[in-house]
Amino acid sequence: MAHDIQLNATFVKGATKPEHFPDTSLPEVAMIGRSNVGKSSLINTLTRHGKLARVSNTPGKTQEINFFVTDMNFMLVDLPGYGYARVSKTQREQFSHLIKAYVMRRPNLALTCVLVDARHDPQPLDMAMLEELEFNKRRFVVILTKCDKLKPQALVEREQQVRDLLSNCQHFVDVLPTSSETGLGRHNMLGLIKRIVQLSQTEES
Ligand SMILES: Nc1nc2c(ncn2[C@@H]2O[C@H](COP(=O)(O)OP(=O)(O)OP(=O)(O)O)[C@@H](O)[C@H]2O)c(=O)[nH]1
Ligand SMILES: [Mg+2]
Repeated sequence: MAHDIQLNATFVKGATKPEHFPDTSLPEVAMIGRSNVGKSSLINTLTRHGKLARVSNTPGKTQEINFFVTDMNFMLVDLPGYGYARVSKTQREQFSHLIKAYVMRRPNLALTCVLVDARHDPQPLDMAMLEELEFNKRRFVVILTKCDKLKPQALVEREQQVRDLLSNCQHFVDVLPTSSETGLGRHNMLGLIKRIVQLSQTEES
């Protein structure tokens, strides 16, 4: 590893409706994906802070959109998961509405990290989200999670599968294998986030 990248972050607020999103001009990098895929764990891994975002074995742990301000001039944003079957239909619809309001319309959003469990094919809800991001011209990266659970060859194949699926998307940036258990991909992901945040600031000015 060339040099270590440090990222410090602190919790700003949790929002259950768009009116509660923080009033700031900082660019935002969001973690979205199915319930239990490892969004909150990845935020803790990136910041090397064991307890910043709440993690659980029980899907549906994150129930608000949580904003964390970092010392690299952007916000990290942890979203509730989509597709959790065991919450009520009403709650699922509320989450879905909140996630879409954030991901498709938040002006600050510079990069959406779509987390996909590396052990499985991207699920229909993942594909729907990826298509919607592309349609809405939102820049996104696919983060393969839990890669510590895969053999190296299976991981290579998964990465290639996702690349092939998204090869025609103009707003697709990259696929990165990660693990919150081993720290795999942390350095690459922070490097990519840094580049995109800088790019989004030059695009704006
Ligand atoms: N082996 C392994 N387990 C992981 C990894 N990342 C997360 N987990 C586990 O997966 C479970 C869910 O992790 P969370 O980070 O809470 O997932 P989430 O996507 O935030 O879940 P919701 O907030 O419920 O949508 C926890 O038991 C984590 O310990 C990883 O890289 N490897
Ligand atoms: Mg979570």
